[in-house]
Amino acid sequence: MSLDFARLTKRPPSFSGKSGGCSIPAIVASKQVMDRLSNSVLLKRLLSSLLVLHVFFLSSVAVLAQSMGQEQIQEKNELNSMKSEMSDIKSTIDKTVNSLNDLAGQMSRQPDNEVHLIVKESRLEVVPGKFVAGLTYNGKFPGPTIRAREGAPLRVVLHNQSHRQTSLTFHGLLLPQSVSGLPHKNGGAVNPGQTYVYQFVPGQTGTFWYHPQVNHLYQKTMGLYGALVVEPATPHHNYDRDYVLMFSQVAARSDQTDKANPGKPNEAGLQSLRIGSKELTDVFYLINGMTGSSIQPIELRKGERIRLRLVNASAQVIPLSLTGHKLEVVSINGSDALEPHVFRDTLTLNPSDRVDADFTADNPGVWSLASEIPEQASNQGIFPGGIACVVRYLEFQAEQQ
Ligand SMILES: [Cu+2]
Repeated sequence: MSLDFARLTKRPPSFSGKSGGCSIPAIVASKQVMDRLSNSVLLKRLLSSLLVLHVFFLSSVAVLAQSMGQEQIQEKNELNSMKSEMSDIKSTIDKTVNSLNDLAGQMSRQPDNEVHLIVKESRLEVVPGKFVAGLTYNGKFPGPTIRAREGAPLRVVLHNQSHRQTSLTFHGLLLPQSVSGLPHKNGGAVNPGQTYVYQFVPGQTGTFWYHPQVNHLYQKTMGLYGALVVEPATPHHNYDRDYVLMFSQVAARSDQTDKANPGKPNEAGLQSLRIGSKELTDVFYLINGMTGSSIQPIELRKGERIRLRLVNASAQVIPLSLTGHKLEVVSINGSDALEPHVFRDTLTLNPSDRVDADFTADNPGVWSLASEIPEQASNQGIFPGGIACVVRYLEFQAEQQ
């Protein structure tokens, strides 16, 4: 649309009349002017009223603006204070995150499963009240059971406080040469007074055992060994209790006198321990370092699933029988857990064999777990002794009392 400027700027007809002479159109025009004047007065009043209102409005706005300004300043201060607090919180969080990162770094370098084994000459009480000279880890015979998890780093620190070289091997675990316990160019044999760190990640599951790998024939017969249990990376609780049973033998020279102090009887007539010595007269078969009635009973409750971790640390074949139950062999020497299981009432363990055998406690009573070879299951010809222990239901025991 175009605008016709000529028409728009054209004066209205009432103002286009010629001046002079009073004509009717001129009167009409005068009336219009008067009206306009009259209107102009009204307009002035209106304008002045508007002006007053405007001034009032402006002053109100000014007051409002002032009060709003104060609020804004207050809000700004509050905001600044909040910002400052947030900054403090952020700083605290940053510090905490840094600490956690440091801790995570330390943990990745240092396994949380660290075991210390101290080798010492000790006296072993293999029969109550009777002692033989021996060697121990942490004063225990056998040494403490080491519990590890598949895929999780394990650190074993060996402190040799005995008078001979020693080392550690983890029998059954597939490990690098550096932690085999055999002497090599960077070490392996741990001299008296020295410490050696064995660090590795177990890749197999089941029951294993540890013992020295230098002077080992002598040191093993002196009592240096312990069990090592490796649980699967993903635990599945298919048993309620597990018992580690280490079978071993010690031999002692029966000598009523102490050669260092002739005429003085030595402790319980037992002096020292030498496998292969002609002087040996007494051989003791042991479960967890004790014989027969001194062995801690295997206790269970009806309905429980029990795992026996059997370790043959002796130099003999041991046929082991559990009365009243069937043993389910779940692992031999740390075998694949998915292998088909076999059920047996008697298990034969060759030297160094480890067998994990489970059974269900479904026959309340008092039973026995013992060697089938009489000399292994007796002590000085008396049964039970040696490798023979009691399997006892706790409910049955309560009923009997
Ligand atoms: Cu071995």
